[in-house]
Amino acid sequence: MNNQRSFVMLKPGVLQRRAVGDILTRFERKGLRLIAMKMLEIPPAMACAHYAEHAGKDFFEHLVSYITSGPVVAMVFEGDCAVSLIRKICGPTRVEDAPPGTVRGDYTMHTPLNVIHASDLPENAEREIRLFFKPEEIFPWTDGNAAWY
Ligand code: FUP
Repeated sequence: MNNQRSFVMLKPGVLQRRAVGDILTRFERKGLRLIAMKMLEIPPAMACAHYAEHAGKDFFEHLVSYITSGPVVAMVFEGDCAVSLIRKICGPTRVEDAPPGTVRGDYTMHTPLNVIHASDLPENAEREIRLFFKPEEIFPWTDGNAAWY
């Protein structure tokens, strides 16, 4: 068992598509535990901090303006190998590589508008969770059905 936490953010395009429920269902159906969730408008400074690794790249300004263009839904999931499992459910970054059946493959035609963020490494998950959530906003719970998933 390799219990991990991952940070997931549904970008403004998800609200526009009325797709919050569908995407959330994909993670729940897999067996991941939702332990934190909030809706917010991301201040520009926070958007820059979240995507600091991309500062200076040609798509950075557009990326920041997209994720600050409307409300997002921020979540923390927990589960065995949660980081890589969630990345698979989301699909690859480049939408032309994202197969149907993945979130990006199903909902997006353009990489800069790829509708979802999910942590790529456990250490980045920790940093992203700290940026978006106070410790008291996270609610770990014991999975009574663990043997079924
Ligand atoms: P990911 O971890 O899959 O979200 O991918 P990255 O951290 O590399 O990219 C973050 C966001 O930047 C992507 F969601 C979309 C945007 N992006 C582009 O617009 N063009 C690129 O070439 C790469 C990323």
